Amino acid sequence: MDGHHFDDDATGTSGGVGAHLWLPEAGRLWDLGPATSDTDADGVGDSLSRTDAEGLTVFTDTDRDGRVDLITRVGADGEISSSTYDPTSGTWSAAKPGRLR
Ligand SMILES: [Ca+2]
Ligand SMILES: [Ca+2]
Repeated sequence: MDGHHFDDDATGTSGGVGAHLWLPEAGRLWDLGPATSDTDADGVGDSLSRTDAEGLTVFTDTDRDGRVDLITRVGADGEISSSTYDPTSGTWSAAKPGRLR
């Protein structure tokens, strides 16, 4: 045990394939677990979904940095809403539900 470590590539940095998704919120990062679906079919998992009594919530990392930046919520009544993350301000902002373009 001489204390040498080989950890230059072992920890910390983003971009890992198949890594956990992290949810930035209020200055913290929440570990959501590994991505379970690949919404843009590039072979890299980018989303996971959770269901609860109020509906379905999908967490998506759109730019593959490992941090969730899009939350889509589908209510039990079928209403869809979404929030996007602004990394420069560190805040989430809700998109208008039902907006057509
Ligand atoms: Ca993907
Ligand atoms: Ca991201």
